[in-house]
This record gives sequence, C-alpha cells and structure tokens, in this order.
Amino acid sequence: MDLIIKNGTIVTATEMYKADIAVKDGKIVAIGQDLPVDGCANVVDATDKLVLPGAIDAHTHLAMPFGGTISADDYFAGTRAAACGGTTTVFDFVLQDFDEHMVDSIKRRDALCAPDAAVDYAFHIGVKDIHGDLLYSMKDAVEYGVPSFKVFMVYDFGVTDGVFYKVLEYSKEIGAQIGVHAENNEMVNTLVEKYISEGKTDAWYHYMSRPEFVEGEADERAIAWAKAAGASLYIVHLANKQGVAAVSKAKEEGYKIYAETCPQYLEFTSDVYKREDGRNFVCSPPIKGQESQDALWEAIKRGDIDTIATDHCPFQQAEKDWGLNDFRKIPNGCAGIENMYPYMLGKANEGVIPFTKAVELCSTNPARIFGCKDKGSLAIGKDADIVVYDPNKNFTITCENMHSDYDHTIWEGVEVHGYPVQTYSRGRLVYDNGEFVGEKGWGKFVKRSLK
Ligand code: DUC
Ligand code: ZN
Ligand code: ZN
Repeated sequence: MDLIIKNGTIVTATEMYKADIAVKDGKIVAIGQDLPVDGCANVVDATDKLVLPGAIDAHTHLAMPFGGTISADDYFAGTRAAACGGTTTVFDFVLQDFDEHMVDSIKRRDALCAPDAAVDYAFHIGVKDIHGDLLYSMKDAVEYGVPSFKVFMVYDFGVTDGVFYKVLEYSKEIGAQIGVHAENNEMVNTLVEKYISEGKTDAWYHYMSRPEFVEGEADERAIAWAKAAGASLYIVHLANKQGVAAVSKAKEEGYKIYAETCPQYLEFTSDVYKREDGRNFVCSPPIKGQESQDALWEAIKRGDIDTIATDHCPFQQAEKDWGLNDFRKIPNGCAGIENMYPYMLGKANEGVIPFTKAVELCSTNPARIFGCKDKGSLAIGKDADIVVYDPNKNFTITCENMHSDYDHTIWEGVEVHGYPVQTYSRGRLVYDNGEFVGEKGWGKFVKRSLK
C-alpha cells in the first residue's frame, strides 16, 4: 500500500462514516475499519478530521485572453492554487477560434496546459463558429474525450439563437452536454449605451447595465430552446432569482436542465459595486441583489442547483484600474479557484448545508454531469483525489496566503471555519498545511464520456 489515511470521517454525497482509506498506484483500493498498515509507505492519522473527495471546479478561465489582456493565473498558478484549496480537477474553457476544428482548439490549449498543470484537468469548448463542417467537428471532440460545449449569448464572440439551437439539436446525436452563459446581449448593449451617455461610468453601472432581468430573461430563453430541442442544458454561473425559478420549473416538468452557481454569488451582493474597490468585483454576470442571493441558497437546499464552480478569471489590480472612470474597460472576472471548497465546506461547518451536500455540489455532481468516471467520490476503484479537512481550523483569506499569481482578491478578509490541511492528487500529496508540495506537469488530461 502506498498511503493509508486512518481514523478520519469519510464524507460522500450521501453519508459520513468513520473508516480508514487505502491507496495503491493512485487508486483507492480499500475502505474499512482498522486497515492493516504493515508495509505501508505512508500512514496519515486523520483523527478529528474529515476525509473528502477532491473538488472538481467545472468552470475556470486560466491564461485566458480577455478584456484586452490575459487572465492572471496561467495553468500552473491556477492549478497550484486549486490544489491548495482542495480542488483536484479543473475544467478550463477552450475558446474555439473562427474557422477552427473543435479538436484543433483542444490541442491548441492542451499544448499550454499539459506541461503546467499541477492537478488533473479537462476542457469544455466555447463554441464560436459552426459554419460548414465545423458543427460536425463537435463529434470528433466528443470522441477525443471532450463531450461538453458552451455557448455564450453575450460578448462579440457570442452565438445567435439559431446557432445555439443547432448546437443543442446536434448534442443529442453525439452524446454531448451543452452549457450556456445566459445574458441578453441586446439589453446589455442598450443599457451600457444609456448609462455611458448619461455620464454614469463607475462600477455600479456594470451591475445596472446587466441587472437581474437581463440574465433572467436569457435563462428563460435558453431553457426554452433546450426544451424545444429536447436537449439537456447546463446553465453556468446562475446568479439571479428569475433564472432560479425557471430552472426549478423546468426540473419539475422533468427536463434535464442543470444549474451551476459560484461562491461569489452566494457570499456578496450587488452592493459591492458601490464600494471604492467595486471594479475588483466586476464579472459577468454581475453579482446580484439580496433576493437573488437568497433564492440561490434556497435552490441549493432544495436540490435545484446541481454544482458549484468558480468562473475563476482573475486580473491584476492595474488591469482592473483601467476601468476606474469607465466600467466598460474593467476586465470581467474574479478569483475563486482556491476558495470554492473551503467556502462551501465552511458553510457546511456552520450548519447552513450538510457536508454531504457540499461534496455533492463540489465533486460528485460535476463528475457525474460531465462524465469523469474515475472521480467525484471516495469509493474503491476511484482515483485517490482526497482532501483531509480540519473542521476546527479557522482561516482568514488574504492575497498573501493564497497560491495564485494575482495581486488582489475579492475574498480578502473573508473568514472560513474549517480548512483543508492536505490534498492528494491520485495519491500524491500536492498540498500540506499551507504549502504547495505538488509539481508542474503532474496533472493529467481527463478523457471523458457521457455515454
Ligand atoms: N465572465 C467573466 O466574468 N469572466 C470570464 C468570462 C465570463 O463569462
Ligand atoms: Zn460566462
Ligand atoms: Zn466563465
């Protein structure tokens, strides 16, 4: 045996129980009481600790060219930070170029990611162009191990409703999952123009130009196309109450509609855009009002939110400052990759949700929805992606104790109750009590299938 974690409380999406867990060649090979330790190279005592599956962050933008720059965490910094926050798999977005075959887009980004990744990784493809045969290249991507795609309803690279519909229709044939960034582009452009013409240029007007209904309407429309096409749809970074209601209704009607939200929408409200550093919180969709935050928590508790992910896309302070006098110039995106699991587990520790729910949202559901068959739970045969968590360790997030390359974080000063003390990626220790101990290039591409 390579590793035995003894005396801890194992947490899955459905139960918590005391047991030892044994690892050989990167896999979980035994779970049970009093496992023999003879000949084991590494025995870890997890008395009074929780033992959890590593989190899966199904939504990151590492080294992403966006907003006139490139997001501050490259594939090494981002995955290093992930490991230190108990996340052992990240899904990054490959943005297809115009006229680019889907598999070529994966290979283009994997060339950057493979040498750098410190934890395992997968890709979704952001679809921009399906003209000619490009639509059918989605099938090749599915066979390559990337069966998930996202369409954007906003940005200059966003797709039309017609393209969105075609992608949904084709997804059924090829066993793919479609995701959507839902906001109404026309409304965003109209409101941006209005506020700028009125000289209203500070960060608050980022929120005002993308208010609740701009996202809610797009959620409803996206769900309508999915229903019409008979396809499954995954709504990324759901942040508003109207959209939550649309998701709940569709689920109740029996449609395969999934929803993801992010910790920033659960912790902060749109009031942050009134702060002096409001620009640092600028992301799209923006953080919404208290009613939306409450609706998201209620949906989590009801089971209508399926996953938590981060939309991790940090920019440096000087880049955020481009928009001091013009919110349009603020690169959109915030940090979160290292904060997601500690934040959600902290909420469990406070009694807001059960620990099993935190595991379900952050690990088991993303593995199931996106076809990571070897991940998402502590069970025999699964990858030994394991987090040892101390529920009694209090932690205050600061930029200095994070492991990213960014120079500020929206999470500065936030306190979490309980914190990961160790993270294992396929049985290898990658995080130990505040320190990254993994290695560049350790992370492997996770080939997935939804069939
Ligand atoms: N939203 C962001 O805030 N950043 C990256 C992409 C996105 O959709
Ligand atoms: Zn998005
Ligand atoms: Zn995103």
